Amino acid sequence: MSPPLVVWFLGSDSDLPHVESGLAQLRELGIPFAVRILSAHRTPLQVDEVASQARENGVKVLIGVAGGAAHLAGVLASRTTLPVIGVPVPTSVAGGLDSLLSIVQMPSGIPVATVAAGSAGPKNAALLAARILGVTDPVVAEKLEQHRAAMTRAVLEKDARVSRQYQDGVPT
Ligand code: RP5
Repeated sequence: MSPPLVVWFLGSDSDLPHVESGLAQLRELGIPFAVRILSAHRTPLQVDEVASQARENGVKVLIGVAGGAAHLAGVLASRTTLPVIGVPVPTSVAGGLDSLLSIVQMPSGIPVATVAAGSAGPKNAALLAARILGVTDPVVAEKLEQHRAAMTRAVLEKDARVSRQYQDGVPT
C-alpha cells in the first residue's frame, strides 16, 4: 500500500457520511489517502502531533472537515506549511453557514482553501488536492484532464437529449 499523499481530518465520525463522495473521487484518481478522526477541540494534542509531522511523513495536502465551530482546518494550517483545504459540514444552522464562516474567515498569514458547505464541497476538496498534486505529478494531471473531458461529454449528452426533447418548446 502506498503511503498517503492526502490526509482527511474529520472532527467527528459523524462527518464521515458527508465526505464519502470526496473519498470516492480520490480513489477514482488513484491518489492514496488516509482518514483520521481528530478534533481541534476534543483532541488538540493529537491534531498538533499529526499535522506537524505530516510533511516529514510524505503527506502533500491536508483536508480539514468539520461542522459548527469548525476550527479544525485552521488549526491544521497553523501547524504545517503544507496546503490545507477546509470542508464545511452542513449543520441545521442555515445549511452550514456557521461551519463555512468558521473555516473561511482565517486571519492573514494562515491560509485555508475553503470549499462549498453543500454536497459539492468534499468532491471539490478531492479535486483541488489532485490539482495541487498535479502541479508536479504528470500522471495525476493527465487523470484530471480525462476527468474533465468526461464531465464535458456528459453535459453535452444531456444538452443533446434535452434540446431534442423540447423541440418547438414542448416536451416530445
Ligand atoms: C464538529 O462538531 C464535528 O466536525 C462535527 O461536524 C460536529 C458534531 O460532532 P459530534 O457531536 O457529532 O461528534 O467538531
